[in-house]
Amino acid sequence: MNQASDNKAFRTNPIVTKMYTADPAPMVHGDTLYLYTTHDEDELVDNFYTMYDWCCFSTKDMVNWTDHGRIFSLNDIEWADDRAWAPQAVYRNGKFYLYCPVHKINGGMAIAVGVSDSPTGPFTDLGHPLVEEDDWNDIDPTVFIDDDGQAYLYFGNPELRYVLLNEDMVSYNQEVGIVRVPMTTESFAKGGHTTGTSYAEGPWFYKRNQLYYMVYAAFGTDMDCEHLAYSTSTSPTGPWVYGGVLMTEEGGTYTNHPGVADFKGHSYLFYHTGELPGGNLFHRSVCVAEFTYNEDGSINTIPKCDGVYSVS
Ligand code: FUB
Repeated sequence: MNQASDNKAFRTNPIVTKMYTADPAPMVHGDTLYLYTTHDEDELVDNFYTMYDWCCFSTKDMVNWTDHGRIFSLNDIEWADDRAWAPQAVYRNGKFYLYCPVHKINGGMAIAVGVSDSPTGPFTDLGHPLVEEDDWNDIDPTVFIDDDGQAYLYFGNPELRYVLLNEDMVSYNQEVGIVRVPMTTESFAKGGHTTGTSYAEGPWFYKRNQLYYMVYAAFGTDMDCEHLAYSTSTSPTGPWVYGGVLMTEEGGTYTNHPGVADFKGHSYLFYHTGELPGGNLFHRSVCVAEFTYNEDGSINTIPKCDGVYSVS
């Protein structure tokens, strides 16, 4: 931490320096911001993402962070064997739910749910996948509970899909089923990913001033590295309208991954880069930037930054 002017402390990026972390997922509960992350192991297996558990950190001022350790892991999920990928947590009716993509034993990817009485775990697996389509699209869940109580779980790479969660948060409306969002260039801009749009993965779904936001990792037409982009809608289920680039691609890693939160009157974009020593596409680090919305709800491109000032 560096001390800065105006009696405000300054916390430099990356937020976590003792290990590699990625896929930041903030959750504000009470006066605390909890940050769930994935964990890139130092030693790689088969020169690929080597990820076995999820971690949690918390702060009350954006400068001093408490490390809650590994709060959920593949060892807690009997039916999964690999790829503890990008999670998101939410609170409802006295319980905390952590949605996590995992690789099924002998199968593709699926979405698991851990349930806990505390935001810092321990989380207990549901015992079976929540979303399971026997394909590789079921990754990167993002969850949001709307004002009318309906909860949405969006997810997917290369297609954005969603389910309507039931009030129990561990099952979904089977009549509606798994809905495929039309992957149009009006919604997600022209890009180099499989759908012909820029949408790649890592959706982050939320609402602000009656406008719904879908922030996501995106590919330009050159399919170089991921940048962050966003789309908006006046309805939780679209149609989505492309909004623009949220963060450019110079992060030193192939991927990027957004997490957005308002905390104590400030708006933050969490993301990851390769900027810790030894960083690269499989050794990433979680960072944060403060930003503001324009009056019409649009967001200008957010520069990567050195860190953020304390809040109270
Ligand atoms: O961290 C593993 C995967 O890479 C995530 O699920 C994606 O969003 C990308 O960050």
